[in-house]
Amino acid sequence: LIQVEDDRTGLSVETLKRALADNLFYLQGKFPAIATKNDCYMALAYTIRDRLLQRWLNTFQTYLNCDNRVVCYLSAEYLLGPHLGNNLINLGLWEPVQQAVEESGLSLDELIDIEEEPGLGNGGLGRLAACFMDSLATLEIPAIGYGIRYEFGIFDQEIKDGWQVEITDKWLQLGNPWEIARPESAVLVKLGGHTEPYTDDQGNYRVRWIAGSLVKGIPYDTPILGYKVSTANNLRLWKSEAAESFDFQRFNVGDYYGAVQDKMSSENLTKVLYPNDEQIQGKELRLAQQYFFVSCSLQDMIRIHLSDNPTLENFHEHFAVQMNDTHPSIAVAELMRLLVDEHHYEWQRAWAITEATFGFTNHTLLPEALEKWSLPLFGEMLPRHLEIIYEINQRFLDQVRMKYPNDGDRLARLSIIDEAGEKSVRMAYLATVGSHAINGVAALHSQLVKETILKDFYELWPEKFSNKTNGVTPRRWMVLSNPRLSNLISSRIGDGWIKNLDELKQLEPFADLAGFRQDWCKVKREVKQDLARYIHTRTDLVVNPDSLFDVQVKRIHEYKRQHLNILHVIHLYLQIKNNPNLDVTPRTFIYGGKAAPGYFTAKLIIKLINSVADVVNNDPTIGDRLKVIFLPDYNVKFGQRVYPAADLSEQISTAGKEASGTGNMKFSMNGALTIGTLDGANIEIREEVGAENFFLFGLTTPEVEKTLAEGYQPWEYYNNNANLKAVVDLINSGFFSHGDTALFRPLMDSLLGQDPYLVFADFQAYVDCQNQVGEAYKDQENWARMAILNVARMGKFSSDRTIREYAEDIWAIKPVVIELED
Ligand code: 26Q
Repeated sequence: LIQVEDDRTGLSVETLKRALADNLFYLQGKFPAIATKNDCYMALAYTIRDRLLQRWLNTFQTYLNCDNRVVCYLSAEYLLGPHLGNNLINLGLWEPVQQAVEESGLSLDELIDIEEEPGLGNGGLGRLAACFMDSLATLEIPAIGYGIRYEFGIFDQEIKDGWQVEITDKWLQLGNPWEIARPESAVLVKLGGHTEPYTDDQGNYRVRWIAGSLVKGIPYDTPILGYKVSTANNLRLWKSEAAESFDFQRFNVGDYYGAVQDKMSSENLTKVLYPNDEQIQGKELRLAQQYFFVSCSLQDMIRIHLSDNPTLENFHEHFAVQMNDTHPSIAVAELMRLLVDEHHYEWQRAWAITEATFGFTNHTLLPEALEKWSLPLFGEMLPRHLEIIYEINQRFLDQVRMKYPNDGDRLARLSIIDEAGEKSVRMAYLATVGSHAINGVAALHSQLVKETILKDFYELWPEKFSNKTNGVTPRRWMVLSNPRLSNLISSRIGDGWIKNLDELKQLEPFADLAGFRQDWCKVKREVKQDLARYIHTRTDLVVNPDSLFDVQVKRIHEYKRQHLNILHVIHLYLQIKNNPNLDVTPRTFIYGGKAAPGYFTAKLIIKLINSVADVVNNDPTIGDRLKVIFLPDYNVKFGQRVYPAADLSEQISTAGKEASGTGNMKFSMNGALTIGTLDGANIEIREEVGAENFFLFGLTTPEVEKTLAEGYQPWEYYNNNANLKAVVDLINSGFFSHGDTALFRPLMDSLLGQDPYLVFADFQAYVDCQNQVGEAYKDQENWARMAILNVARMGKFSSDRTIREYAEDIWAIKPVVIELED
């Protein structure tokens, strides 16, 4: 008997090769001689997709037929990064696929590199959602991710003459083999119009919402695999389209252009991701995006629920809905509307279901990042929701009044409607009132949430508040991005750590073995060489792989203080210029990150870094001792190259400002040491890896507050610190700007004037700490020892741990094993 494997599911090298050729021919319509690299990538991607479809369908079927709760993660952003390599790892198919690809005359690394990454997020918050989806699947937790299928994700960044230039991200241009459209599951979403009271047949008072326009939401599904389990959860992203029925009227009366106009504006809704992180401008389209995806998602849940439940009475027992920041917080009012207006539940019953359903995660304390929508704008787009929010607020404030009689100030402080100045809806308050659980994303941050923005709510309901320190997935951020290090680790302690990151602890004793340290340094050197080669192809710059790779990659923002970093570079430069024989540790400073297009100061910081790079890299007296690189277009793909190659991780935000940070974890997991402030998750990283293996500097959060309260005078630091003065004077002299003394003036003036991020206050401490780093790096043996201990002690920062905590404390959810019978 001859057994022939199915072309779509077989896993032998021979079958994989046949499938590749088959997909190239039948899906791309090419034969090898005329196929482009992208055709080959597509053929491979479909080959892999075929092999995960059974898991995806089985997962879906299993969830439908079991009584377990499902967690629905609502996030306006998913910064997924490329799928192909990750799926190969999670399916455990790397080796046979690599062989099949090579025997077909192709290179797997090259094909993986061709994939356009779905950049459907700005930074940390979106990437966190992606890590969470990975961990949910790996932990076999029933989950659906809901979000927006932006046609244009985060812009591509180019650097022209040192300035950031934004280019549209056309990630869908060559097709997306990982998604399947489900037009049969489309839903309709109303916008605008007005509301009308009416009395129903039973004499009940009700309200109906007569919409001004209607949009259709089409779901696009992407499978999210768990690591070496059969679970493939669903990521369901919504695309907006015109609702035809609505336009028919216009076609019929001959208003063809009017109808087409409507169609175009409907499609605009999900066109583009807003590229602003941590700073809000209340744009109408953004609110429409948020409401659109929330309404689609809740309608979808209700449809799923009613497919095997008679009523919505037990909706909260079947769905736990987590709101990723306030971006989806309109969900509180929307679920109330669906329950009360459409399904005729009594207010109190609907409210109990709503509160039991939602959890809310806060990701920021920055006042400019707290979402508020002006009442007129809100009422125009969502008239019924505004009424519902008034009702929620009134009932809530009645409760407050009972507990705190005669405390008008408190009522004003707690009101969901901000009555001061331009009246607005405070979305964080709506999310807090409508949720049974509220959490921050690192210990310090969760504490500050309780002490500052949600203080009065914490007094009211202390039991609702908790901390869930962020984590990152070791599958993408170690196994996929750093195979050399992962293999070295597995060669000594096995590969159990990939699913249970605490097992990295077993590496600790190896830190004391000279032989292991040697192997460690060899791997690091190879990885740095890889990055050096990549930098060379991208920028033509030659960097020395034996220099200390000092890396800061993240969104550009004043609170993250990339300018503090570059001031230190200039300081080092001056030191060498003043003493050309100075014995400094050679360093390569690597920067990457995007600035919000409208954030002038952030763009000026990019220009400053590039201007300093130009001078330093071309100064012969500096030679190999200092190199400054700004790598354009920092994204997930580049992150995967840079974290493994870093020696030093820059986590230098003003204390109290970075909610958690997650890049800090990725660096440390790959054996970089951290120079950092006591901010966000840095604090917990330092606790875990040991203070002696972490370079700490800078003011603490209380010291920051005190300094500001006492009237911070940056120019005093400037006057009293010769090093700082020399650096600032050099910039202001036009030294880095071809004599243009005006170029960097706005930046310098803000640092000297009223800088709320205390760059000058932390400058000397930072320089001193960097000197310790430089000295420590000279002892490579000890540096390796510290690096190994960092990796060995990072177990806590797996997103698996984070998700387990959410599952237990907030969602009350249990794993469900997916069977994959043959
Ligand atoms: C909101 C409304 C309108 C336009 C834009 C936005 C918007 C978009 C994105 C506001 C904020 C963001 C992103 C915030 C973010 O990434 N926060 C980061 O979240 C990480 C995960 O918890 C933390 O590690 C970081 O500390 C935090 O800065």
